[in-house]
Amino acid sequence: MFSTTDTIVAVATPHGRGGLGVVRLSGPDAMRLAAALTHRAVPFEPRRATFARVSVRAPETDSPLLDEVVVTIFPAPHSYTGEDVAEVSAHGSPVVLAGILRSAVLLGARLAEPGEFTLRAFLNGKRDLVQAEAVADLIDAVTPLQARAAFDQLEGTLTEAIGAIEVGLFDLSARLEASLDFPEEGYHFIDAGELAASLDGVIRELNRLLADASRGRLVREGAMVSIVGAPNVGKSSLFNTLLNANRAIVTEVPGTTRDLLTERCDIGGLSLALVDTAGIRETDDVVEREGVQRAQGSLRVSDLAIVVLDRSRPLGEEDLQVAEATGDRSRVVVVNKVDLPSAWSGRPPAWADEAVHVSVRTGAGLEDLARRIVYALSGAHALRDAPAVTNVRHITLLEDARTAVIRARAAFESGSGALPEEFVLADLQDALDRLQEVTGRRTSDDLLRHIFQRFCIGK
Ligand SMILES: Nc1nc2c(ncn2[C@@H]2O[C@H](COP(=O)(O)OP(=O)(O)OP(=O)(O)O)[C@@H](O)[C@H]2O)c(=O)[nH]1
Ligand SMILES: [Mg+2]
Repeated sequence: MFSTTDTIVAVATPHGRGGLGVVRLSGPDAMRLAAALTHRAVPFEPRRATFARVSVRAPETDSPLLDEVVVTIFPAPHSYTGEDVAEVSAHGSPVVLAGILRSAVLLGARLAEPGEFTLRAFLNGKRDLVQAEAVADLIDAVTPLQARAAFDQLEGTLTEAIGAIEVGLFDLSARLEASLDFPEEGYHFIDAGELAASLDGVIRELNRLLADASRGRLVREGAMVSIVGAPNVGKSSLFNTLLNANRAIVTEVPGTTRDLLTERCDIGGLSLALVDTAGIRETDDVVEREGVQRAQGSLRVSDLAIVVLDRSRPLGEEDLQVAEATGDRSRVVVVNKVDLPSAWSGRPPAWADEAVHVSVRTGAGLEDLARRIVYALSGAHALRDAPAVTNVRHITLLEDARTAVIRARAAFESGSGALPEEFVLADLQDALDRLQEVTGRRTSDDLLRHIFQRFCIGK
């Protein structure tokens, strides 16, 4: 995976048919291969889209294949990977693309591994690790908020914030080293008050970055939300409405849903795996009983439960059972069918006090429900700004860095006036190491392999 001296090739556009399909080549032979694929005698002009014809041979049958293409070459270092890159934009025909790929390999290219273009961009210093990971996040984004958070990181906002902290830590370390080297001069290079203030500043900055880290993680990873309740309360109707698609079967027969249905949806910028479940009740029906067990299983692994009640009939034993099963977890209680006359007399139980009242049929209360779901998951009323840190790898390292700086601050305090420079220095170095692991200035082959395996081929 780390060979960087050869020329790699891959289809960069998604699998399947499309208007266009792009084959990307990167490495020392990219220009020669682009010329050879198009049987062109003169080299392509850098960064100018040039019309050409490819003439290649199909895999297996070896029959000749032709297509009209547009070729653009990007000489090193001004390219995505920092190497010579050629992009051949053909019609999005899998047969033609396979032919181009095969011919490129016959001419000496190697098929790229997942994420290898971006890995090369990282190894050639075009992007740091945060930015390389942001490419994968941007490609994977399903909500606009996820895309924005990824784009901010791609642009380097997190890199810059970390860089500023690193500069501060470097400066402190350098001055502490100087004090160590010339002990007789005392605090000549740094005074105690200044050191304390600088450490506090670094801690504040790390706190600021980490402040919305859990929300950031939620934005990036999304959450699993199960819709549960007694039979016939309108779970599937709510599921369809939240998805904006007629996905689940809805009938007036209790026990309609038998299996788990899971779909992704965007609620308030969060990417949710929404699960519709079978109505929970005692039953002799073998299929339905399996459905109820699956509903309970889904509930156990969910981040949030939406507990649906039906106000048009009195609360029953089954509703209480569901309330009990969800009592110790994060939940939003929904009172549905408020378009019908209420069959509830007296005060509803305390656990239904905070319920959101909706009618899936008329749409009443649904916006309120979306807000409540976002609040229950994130503790925020709305997620408007893209969080600075979203990736759990970054969060963990930043937390470790903060712990090290706090330790340095404590070592300094306990020194009661006399600076235990060695301890402080060791902690600052520790913090710096963690920060450099975030941006990839310190890294290991294993880590890179782990990160870039997540990419798809051609990225
Ligand atoms: N009047 C009214 N009827 C509703 C509303 N929401 C759902 N219903 C009706 O209630 C019945 C049951 O709806 P479903 O969505 O299938 O209920 P469910 O909870 O998925 O039921 P099971 O899958 O059997 O557990 C259907 O006839 C729906 O049309 C509502 O807000 N108002
Ligand atoms: Mg249902």
